[in-house]
Amino acid sequence: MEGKNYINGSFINSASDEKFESRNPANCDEVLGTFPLSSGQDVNNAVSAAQAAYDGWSRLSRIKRGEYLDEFTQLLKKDHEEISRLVTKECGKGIVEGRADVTEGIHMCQYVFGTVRMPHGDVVDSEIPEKDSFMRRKPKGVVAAITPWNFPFAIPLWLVCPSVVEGNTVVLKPSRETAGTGQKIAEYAHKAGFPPGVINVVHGGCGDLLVKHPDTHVVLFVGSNDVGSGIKQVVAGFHDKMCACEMGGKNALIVLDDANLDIAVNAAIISAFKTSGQRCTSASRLIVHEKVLAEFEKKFVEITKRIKIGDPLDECVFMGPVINQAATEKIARYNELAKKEGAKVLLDGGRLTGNEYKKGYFMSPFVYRMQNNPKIRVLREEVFGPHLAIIPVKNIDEAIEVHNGTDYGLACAVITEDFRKARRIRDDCAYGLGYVNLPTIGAEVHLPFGGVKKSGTGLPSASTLIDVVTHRTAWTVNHAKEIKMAQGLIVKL
Ligand code: UN1
Repeated sequence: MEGKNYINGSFINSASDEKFESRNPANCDEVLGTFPLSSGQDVNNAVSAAQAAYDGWSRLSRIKRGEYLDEFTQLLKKDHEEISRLVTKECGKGIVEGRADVTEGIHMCQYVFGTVRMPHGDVVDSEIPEKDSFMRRKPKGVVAAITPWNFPFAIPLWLVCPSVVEGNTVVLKPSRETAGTGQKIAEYAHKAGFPPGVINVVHGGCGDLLVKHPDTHVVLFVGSNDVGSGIKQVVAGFHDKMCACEMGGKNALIVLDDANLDIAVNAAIISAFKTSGQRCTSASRLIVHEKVLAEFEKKFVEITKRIKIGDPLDECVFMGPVINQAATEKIARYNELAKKEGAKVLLDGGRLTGNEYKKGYFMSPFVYRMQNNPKIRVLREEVFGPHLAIIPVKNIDEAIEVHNGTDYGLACAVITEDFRKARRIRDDCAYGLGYVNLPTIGAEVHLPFGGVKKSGTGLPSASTLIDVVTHRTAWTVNHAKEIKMAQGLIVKL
């Protein structure tokens, strides 16, 4: 694949000659595509195109804008399998998950399309009977969407679809690791016939240029806390720019003493090892009541040992590779750190070196038991890989304290048969996505998606992104023949 910038409705060469490659992490030699390292000039051109398109696009009816999305959806559905295979090859997650990623992206298109004939504001009463008041939404302008490699299809569509249906125009900057999937999104947007400039795509490491650009009005970011914190600082310097950032987690699954242990073990394995632990919703902590610890741990370790790791295009594989060499090094460093910090290692996982694994970044699960302690880094920092701590607790109070003892707050799951205990977890744990008798992963697009503390800016995306990409305006109309004011203000001239 020879990638290009997609600007103003055309696939064009970059103003710079610099290029980068997207490679298959399961097979490091395979180059999937070459892409331009988009330059400052490319970014300026993309933002200008988005700005120029804004006037016409925002004046169309929402229903008309939705129809472009309907066309887009039909094309994506036809090529579902082909796109899923590309997703799997680029980011290494198993094909079943590659398909789910594409399905989730399509769900966002369908959701957004479904909203266009639904009520879109509020009719609000006034103190004055002759006044009618309304909340009406207006688009914000040019949206910059900077997206990660772990959901290379769904997350760009989470951000792009609500933005454009509300009348904004977009410049998307997909992750370098999965630039090919970003390119595909541009190709389908083109085929769907979106007017030039409504959706633009640039590549490489130019995200900061989009953030700093004076003519981008909203920055949507999903990725690490380090990058997101930098974005928040830059955005604070502009009077007319805001950002919504989703920034990872140190998520936990809590297993209480009355838990159904089959559900607990399965939920724990899915939470910790799907996508090789590389979701921002992945659990890296299992907080387990000491009464069930021995039985849970035994079953969990037994099944984890049997997890099939290998070629992600193989339907039976549970875990593909991690994304790149740097990820293997980071995970290995945290595995070592856990040992230094006093972990009782239950499965000493790490980089796999056997013949079938030689060409890729395959890692097996590293599982340990450890008492909670606020000083221990491995129990607090995000690892983003198959690295998992089992933390014993004496009761639900301690489980909540341990759960909340990190700087993050994205996904929380509890396994219990007791509705009162589930309710305490619901009310006293800090999270954005909570689950009962389910894993920490697997959110659906029509729910809000976002966390608290270091996990997010409190402006969740997915369905609730509408609040980020629109400005809620108040519109009040007087039907009396004179002016009548609220708050008892007397009008005497
Ligand atoms: C992410 O890892 O950034 O809830 C997104 C889930 C998926 C989305 C994950 N639907 O696990």
